[in-house]
Amino acid sequence: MQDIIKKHLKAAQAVLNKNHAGSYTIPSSSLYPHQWNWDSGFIAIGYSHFNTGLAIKELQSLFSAQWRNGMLPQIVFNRNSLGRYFPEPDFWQTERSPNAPERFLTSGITMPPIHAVSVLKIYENAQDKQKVIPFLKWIYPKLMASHRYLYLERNLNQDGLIYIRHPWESGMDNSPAWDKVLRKIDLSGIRLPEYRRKDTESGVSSDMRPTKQNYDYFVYFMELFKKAKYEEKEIAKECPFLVCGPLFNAILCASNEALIKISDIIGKPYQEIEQWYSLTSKSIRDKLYHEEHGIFDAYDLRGKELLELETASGFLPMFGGAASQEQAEKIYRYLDSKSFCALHQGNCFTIPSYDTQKEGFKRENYWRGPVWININWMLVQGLRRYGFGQKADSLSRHILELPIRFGFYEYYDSFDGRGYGSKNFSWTASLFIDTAYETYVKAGARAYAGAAENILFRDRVLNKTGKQTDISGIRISQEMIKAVKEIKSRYYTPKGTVDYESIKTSGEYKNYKKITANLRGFDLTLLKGETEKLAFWINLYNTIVVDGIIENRVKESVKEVIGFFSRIKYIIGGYSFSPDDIEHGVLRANSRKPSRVWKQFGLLNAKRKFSLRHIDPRIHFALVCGSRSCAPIKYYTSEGIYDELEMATKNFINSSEVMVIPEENRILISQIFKWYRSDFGGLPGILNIIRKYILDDDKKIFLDNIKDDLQIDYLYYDWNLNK
Ligand code: 9WN
Repeated sequence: MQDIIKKHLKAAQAVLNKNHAGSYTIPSSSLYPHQWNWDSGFIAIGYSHFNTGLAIKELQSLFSAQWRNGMLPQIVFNRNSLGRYFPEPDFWQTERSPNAPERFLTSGITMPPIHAVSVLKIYENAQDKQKVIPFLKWIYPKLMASHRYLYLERNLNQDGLIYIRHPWESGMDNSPAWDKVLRKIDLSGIRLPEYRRKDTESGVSSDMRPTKQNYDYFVYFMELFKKAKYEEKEIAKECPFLVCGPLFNAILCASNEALIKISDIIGKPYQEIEQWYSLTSKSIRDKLYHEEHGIFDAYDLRGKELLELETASGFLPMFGGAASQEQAEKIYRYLDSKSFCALHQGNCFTIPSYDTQKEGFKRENYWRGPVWININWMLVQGLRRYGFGQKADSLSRHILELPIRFGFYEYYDSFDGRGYGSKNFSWTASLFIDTAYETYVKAGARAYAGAAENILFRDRVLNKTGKQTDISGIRISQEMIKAVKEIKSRYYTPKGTVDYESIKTSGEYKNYKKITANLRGFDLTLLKGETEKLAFWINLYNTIVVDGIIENRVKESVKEVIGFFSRIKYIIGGYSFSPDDIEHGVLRANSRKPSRVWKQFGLLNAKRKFSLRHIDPRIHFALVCGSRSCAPIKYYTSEGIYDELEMATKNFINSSEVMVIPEENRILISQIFKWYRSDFGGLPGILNIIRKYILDDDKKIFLDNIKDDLQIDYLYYDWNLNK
């Protein structure tokens, strides 16, 4: 693992350590000195990678304060830290409810139910899974009770859409989404009790926090709850704020899904949970999707209308799988646009909590614009699930890059990355740990686990059989790419996996194979000029790799097949070409493969005549090696090849494969730069190409003024399939 990641993993652990308060972890010492509900869910996920015991303790502590009706409270107060937060138990007066726990002081509302997801992660990440079973058995009935409470007490229309009755329950307290409901409530004639906020006295600027007016509403709802003795039916009659949001309900879906898996592990029935899952996910799809806006929206149960507001929570139905594939594709268009920071846009960090183009977007105010790490983290998983791997990688990179460059803040500026809110914020540290482990530690282990399962001792010609048809010349490569795209669009499942078994017997694959048969008779001397050759060979490399993955039944990584790049071949015009021949022999003007001492084509090799005359280093950004760390597959044309290579280079330099960290005087770059250093003209050439294509102005300025002691790390190369 790179030193810089190791260093920040330690720093992240130090944040959790510092915030650890005995049996749980506070969100941050300056603003939040008690235990918080969904924070602990995210915090446990970080611990699960390096200390299963602490992860378990975190949730045990929270669930010990569960209410008798199953409600998991938003805050469990630490008796020794009282006086530093508003509102505290004296204000909540939860003792008015017969359901409040006796031994614990808690608030009287709940939060998004992420915990089953966390419990499953604890189990999955444990070195010794058996040791986690007693904890699973302990927490299972409690998780069931917390979900059952939601379906019984917060399910007004019995459609599985759970409502929140206080903005704090959303976790996105002052989201602009709630404005419309709040504005309808007239507080002018109402006498609110005196209260004194502590958040604005904690050193955090009040510009970053909710307004006084927001707090008045917060207090007003609390007064209603107290009057109703926290009796849900009574509250449902009285409370003007009853909202079914996409974030809360999407998280519930993800947790139902996790709870099904947990039940299975400990041998419990899960029909009831399956029913919850289908009910909620169907209602999210049918009732919360805003067709015109292309995003999910919150529903106001009182006003009986969608709130018509585009916030980051509207993308969350990808997490937990509630969105249909079609809806996911539509909301993706919005997610990957200027509104929420598009891929390779430059000068922006994904994803702001509110549409940056809307009036009311505030770059430093809490849930009205800044980037929050937990939202990104849930979206990474949602995006992967629906097949948007590249975007998921880019969000993951920002989960790492923001804390590395600016510190472990509560939230960040979407344009320049500056940290806001409280420092040393626990879930930022925790989800940094999870992302670093998933990206650098586990991905490496997974990719290499299957290595040597499949060794190609002999060449495997992939286009040996099949009748040749009349497709000829350059059209062959065009048709091949088209056929590969058809395969991809049909056989990539919504879960982001590739159904290789079905591909092998499919009509689309047969069609593809027919086209490749034509290569056997293709006269390579027909390729004229550099542009035609470049496009043909790049396209060919990209399709032979896909074909090799299918033919060799690769599951997770091309690394499972030893000899993959040198022994799979296509016969072209009587010559056999492997991916290595194409890359090092032809495209790299007959060079050495990294780690080899000889050139790809020896002196007597007849294929030497097909080698290009010089190396265009931009080819490295266009060759798709079937792995996450290389470029996404595209079709290159002889007429447009130079522009297309420019685009591929720009995409790559601004992707997760290049991390420029001015604050640390460091860059972290893909191994590709190390392996093909000489193709780029050595280190100066590498720096030049990054400087030329990078879009972020701060990074450009940094690269224009490089100091001698610039540190360069090479990013782990992710050989997992680019599925
Ligand atoms: C009220 C603790 C919590 C988070 C919320 C975040 C903020 C509290 C506050 O801090 O809310 O719950 O006082 O502002 O909005 O998501 O759980 O980190």
